[in-house]
Amino acid sequence: VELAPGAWHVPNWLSLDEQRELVVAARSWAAPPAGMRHVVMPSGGVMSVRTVCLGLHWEPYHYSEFLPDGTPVKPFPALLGALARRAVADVYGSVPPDPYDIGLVNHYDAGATMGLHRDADEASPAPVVSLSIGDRCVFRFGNTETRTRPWTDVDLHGGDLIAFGGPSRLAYHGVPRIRPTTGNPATGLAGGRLNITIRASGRRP
Ligand code: MD3
Ligand code: FE
Repeated sequence: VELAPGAWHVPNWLSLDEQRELVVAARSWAAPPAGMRHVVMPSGGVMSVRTVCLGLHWEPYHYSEFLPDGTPVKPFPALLGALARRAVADVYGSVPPDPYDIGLVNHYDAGATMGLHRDADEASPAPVVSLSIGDRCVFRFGNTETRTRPWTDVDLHGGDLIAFGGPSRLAYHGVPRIRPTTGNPATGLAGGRLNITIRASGRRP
């Protein structure tokens, strides 16, 4: 389903086995050092989601090889590169030249949300790939001009793929709410929603 030019929603793209594999991997990604944490915004506000970065660490508003406490970011897993390439090949019919090298893994508990924002800290125009596991959520897809309406609310389920390329790469988006206890326990995820976004930094290796 094309939500807007270059923005695609593919329900149930991940197999149950792949979701299980990602949940197991996410447990090791979440573990310290350089594990899952709440990011603090420059305003002093604390994000309600918990995040772990892989390959390059994001802290508002730039990427680095190190966390603020000096620990090195975990490596970018080959599994995520393979999934991102398969996703963009399925959705757009070809794979972009810039290698996928950033994984952002977000965990939402029942009350967590993510306000409308753009992801503009990457130099590459390669599509962003997003995979969802666990609880359903309302995903809000806005426009590229303003943080206000018009927007479209999409119900995302565990297993869904969304991809944002071309004119939608810099669109505003967010997650206004989670639908608690709607996930499939067979994935192994105990609760909440796991979202994995895969991006290309456009940095020279
Ligand atoms: C549209 N995460 O990590 S994924 C984020 O579900 C983020 O955790 C949300 O927004 C989540 O930055 C939404 C969907 C998504 C990710 C990146 C995008 C949509 C996007 C980049 C450009 C346009
Ligand atoms: Fe985002």
